[in-house]
Amino acid sequence: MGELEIEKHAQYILSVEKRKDEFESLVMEHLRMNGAYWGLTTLDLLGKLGDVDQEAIISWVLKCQHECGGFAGNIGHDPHILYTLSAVQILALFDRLDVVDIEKVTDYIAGLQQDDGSFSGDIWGEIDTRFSYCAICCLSLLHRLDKINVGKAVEYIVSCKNFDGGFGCTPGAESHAGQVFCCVGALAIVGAMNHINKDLLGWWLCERQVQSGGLNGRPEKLPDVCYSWWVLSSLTMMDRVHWIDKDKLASFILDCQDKDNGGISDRPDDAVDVFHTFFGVAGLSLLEYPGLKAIDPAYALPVPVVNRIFFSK
Ligand code: GRG
Repeated sequence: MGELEIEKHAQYILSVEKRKDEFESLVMEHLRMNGAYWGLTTLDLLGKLGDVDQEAIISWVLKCQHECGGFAGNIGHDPHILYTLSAVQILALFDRLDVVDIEKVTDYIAGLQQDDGSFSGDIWGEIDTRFSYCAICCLSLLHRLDKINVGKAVEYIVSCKNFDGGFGCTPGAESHAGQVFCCVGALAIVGAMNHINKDLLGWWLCERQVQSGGLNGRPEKLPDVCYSWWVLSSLTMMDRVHWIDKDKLASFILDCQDKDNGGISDRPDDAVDVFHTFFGVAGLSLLEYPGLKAIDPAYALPVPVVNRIFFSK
């Protein structure tokens, strides 16, 4: 298992950005805004955000914004609420929310709310509780939750709750730890945690831990480092982290490191990528691993960034 390779993971993240013609960069071309958020947040948790060219990144982020107010995954691509949240999170990391035309971004997000309180991801109309989370998290970071019908948004999320206490992407859809994070996170942000049965959902979430110590996203599935975030952040928001074996989970994440070249994979000995590197480091941060900044379980941003937004005014 060993220790967290802080220096190597930081070097790995910085090197992915430089190798633009390689496989990982090419397959991520259309979702580069998400990749940038995962990579930059990881660097901040590792205390290495100062190693990037902040001005160049901010200028690129702004070039991804469309006239409608939404952000795309890269220059020349279509806007989507997923990338809009990542763009706002990146600007928040750099303490540069002042460069955003807040009215325009928040109009875009508010325009995606449907009559039943749900959110579509873009103009094409797909509905998913992921988009409810993106809308609520983004508007909250911009102090503009007043732009949507929060009551209806909560009502829709609650309509996606299942008999096992978990949540799916639409009403009646199977509970999945990723959607649980989105629903618990959104409810936590708007102060509506009373809709969650913490014991029932806490039980379902802690049953996600398998023999190796890793967590899966739903019953009978393989463990994956990314669930160290989706499951653990939800348990943290519900004060139930002590219901899993924290040491075994930390060992599982550390076993997924590439100890030579940096980066973290989904399972031991698989190929590393930025997505799993972020969720592995974020999971260790929730487990209070030494040397890492604390991460906020609802906003998925380092705690000092969240404190600056909400408590330094
Ligand atoms: C700010 C952290 C953050 C998130 C923004 C996009 C989003 C909001 C949340 C995504 C939540 C989600 C649905 C995560 C699950 C991702 C994942 C690994 C899906 C894989 O699903 P399957 O069915 O895998 O392929 P399993 O593990 O079930 O076999």
